[in-house]
Amino acid sequence: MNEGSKVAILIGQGARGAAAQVREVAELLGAGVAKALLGKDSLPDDLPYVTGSIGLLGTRPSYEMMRDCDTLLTVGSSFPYTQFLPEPGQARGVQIDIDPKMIGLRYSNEFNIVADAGNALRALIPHLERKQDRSWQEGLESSISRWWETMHDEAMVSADPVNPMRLFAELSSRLPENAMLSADSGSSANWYARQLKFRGEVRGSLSGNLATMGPGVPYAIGAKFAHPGRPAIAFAGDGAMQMNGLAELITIKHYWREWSDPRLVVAVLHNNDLNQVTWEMRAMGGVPAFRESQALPDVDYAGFAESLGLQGIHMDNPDDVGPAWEKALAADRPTLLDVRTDPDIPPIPPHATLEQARKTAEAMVKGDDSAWGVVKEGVKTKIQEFLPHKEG
Ligand SMILES: Cc1ncc(C[n+]2csc(CCOP(=O)(O)OP(=O)(O)O)c2C)c(N)n1
Ligand SMILES: [Mg+2]
Repeated sequence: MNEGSKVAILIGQGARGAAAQVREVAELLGAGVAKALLGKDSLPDDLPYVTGSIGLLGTRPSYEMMRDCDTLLTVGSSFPYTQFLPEPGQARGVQIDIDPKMIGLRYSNEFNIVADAGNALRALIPHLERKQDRSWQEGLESSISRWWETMHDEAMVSADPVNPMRLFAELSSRLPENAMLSADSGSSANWYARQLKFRGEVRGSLSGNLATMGPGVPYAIGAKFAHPGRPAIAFAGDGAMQMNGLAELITIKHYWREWSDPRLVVAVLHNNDLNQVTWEMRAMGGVPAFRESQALPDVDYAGFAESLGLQGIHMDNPDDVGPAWEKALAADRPTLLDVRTDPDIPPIPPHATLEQARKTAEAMVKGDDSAWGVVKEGVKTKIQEFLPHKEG
């Protein structure tokens, strides 16, 4: 770690108790820090050298840092997608994990340390030399700030009617520092990973390993029982709401008066589609959208919440999204945000493989009935990554 000149750090949820030590190491070594999805709340996103999420749901700066680094320090993460890690032999690896089963599993390290993350880093720090050459970290920092600008620009692209990214971006700037977030397994997991900027003591979770549908609303309810004085926010697809989320609103009705802070916001991505899988079928199988399996019946989610005495807000105008968050975060009761989101906004990863891009194009040619909308929205959003950016 002293010898390398391009140090990348990968953290997971196992580093949550070692945030102060990870910061110290990153500052000493002039490193960047990428976060596995379950470790998104292990370090805030407003530190300039945090590249954010990694993997298919991750950011371009994380991808590029792993592509270019010469040293990899992994702390408390079992992140499995090795195609997003350095090539074998490219980087000298050090791993710290409390679980010996995880050690050396994803990368062939030179040093494997089985220990508590905080203790191991505390012992290591006195041996680390502060890097004089800061150019690697400075380069990462400028691509990170450009990335966040891009995320903002993508979220502001017009859509039919609401761009789902905007729902997340408008929360990012209003996120209470003690909020507890959850996302369901659907398109919302992508926007949770890439659009939400965690800061302060924000906590967040989702079904990181199993990726099952259904946890979004129950996780938020569980969080309220653990910390009734903190606001909770769940993002859930309409498919997840029909599966169990609507019934869980009844659980919320039953208990919310027991919580000292009554704020629990359920934001529903109302796109009448099992959208994540519609996209997976396009990208992986080259299969056009198969409406018979993908379409969902239209349901009045806000109306259902209102029938239970909760606040319900319908939204089909992008300019209402920001004010709706303010209303929900100022409310004296739980709120359901029923947002008409555009299913044609692709959850394109920052570096879709050529193969996936080719399959998507094939699906379009085979007669996907949203082909035109998809191409239009995809191009409009993706182009934000290439447009010239504001200085500074
Ligand atoms: C229990 C379960 N069933 C099916 C899946 C496969 N799956 C993943 S995302 C998804 C669609 C989610 O649809 P929705 O909740 O409406 O969210 P959207 O992607 O439309 O935002 C499906 C079927 C899963 N992960 N878990
Ligand atoms: Mg849906």
